[in-house]
Amino acid sequence: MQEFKSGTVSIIGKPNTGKSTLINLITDRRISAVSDKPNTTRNKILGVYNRDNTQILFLDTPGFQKSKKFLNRIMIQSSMQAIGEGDIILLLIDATKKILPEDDELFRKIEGKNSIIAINKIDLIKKSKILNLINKLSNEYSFVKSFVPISALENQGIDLLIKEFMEYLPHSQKLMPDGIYTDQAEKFYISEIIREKIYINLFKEVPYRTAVVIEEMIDKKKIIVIQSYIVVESSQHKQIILGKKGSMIKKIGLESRKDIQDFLNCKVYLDLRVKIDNQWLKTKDKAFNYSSI
Ligand SMILES: Nc1nc2c(ncn2[C@@H]2O[C@H](COP(=O)(O)OP(=O)(O)OP(=O)(O)O)[C@@H](O)[C@H]2O)c(=O)[nH]1
Ligand SMILES: [Mg+2]
Repeated sequence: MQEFKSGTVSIIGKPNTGKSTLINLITDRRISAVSDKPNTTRNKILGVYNRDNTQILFLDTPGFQKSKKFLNRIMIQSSMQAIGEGDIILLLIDATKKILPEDDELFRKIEGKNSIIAINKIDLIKKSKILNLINKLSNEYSFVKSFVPISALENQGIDLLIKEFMEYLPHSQKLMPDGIYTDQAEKFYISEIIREKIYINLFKEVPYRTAVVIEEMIDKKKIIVIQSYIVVESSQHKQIILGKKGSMIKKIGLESRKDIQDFLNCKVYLDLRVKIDNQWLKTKDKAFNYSSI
């Protein structure tokens, strides 16, 4: 019998490259929030992949983007932590975007690790362009073990990617018991579902300046009552979240409830309010508390 292999793959990359889309696809679960706006993910999020003689713990991370703001610094910290924790580092690149000189810093962070680069969103560009990009990158970063073109949206190249992981995974017992798919509390996932709907429905700076808190979940046998609120910085943002005659919060609430019901496999009553805290992004402790579990 083949020996069991188990280990951690940390998925890193610039914002909006498709890291969360990929972890959701591989783990076949809606583990992480996805939107078309950069900087959707704010935490390190774990998802477990189990097959025959393999268990892989995937870590999704916030997009790597330097900034002096507290929240962004906390986000970068968790990405850096994930690099330290990974047996394998998967750097995800958006095939449709140019590689910039400052991106070199990110490539250097994976030097000395078992690193694989996946070129994502290949459904959007020509094959010849992908090959050119791989040639260029493999010349410049010869320490990278392999380059795999993928489409996380259209499920292309994923089997090959898993095969590459298998090469470099250590021989080890299962790291997580069966039936456990994540290490985060249910409340965190529910807050992420609501945050995803905020990112999908709102524009400009508003999504970036909100957080979601799940205060309480009450199990009433046939229905779970969830008390939650969206934290905003100003009455102006509160108004935008509420929308005309409350239409926006209603939409966010309806879309969230649907996904939360699927996630919990149970009927849900979602009580969603808005609270103003004009300090939440200005004080380090608050930014940390509202963004971590
Ligand atoms: N066309 C195409 N779009 C993709 C692909 N993968 C992801 N996307 C889209 O890219 C956008 C960003 O995806 P996310 O998974 O949220 O990206 P991320 O890297 O997690 O972003 P951050 O959390 O902000 O760092 C979404 O609109 C996805 O639907 C792909 O393979 N092809
Ligand atoms: Mg993400």
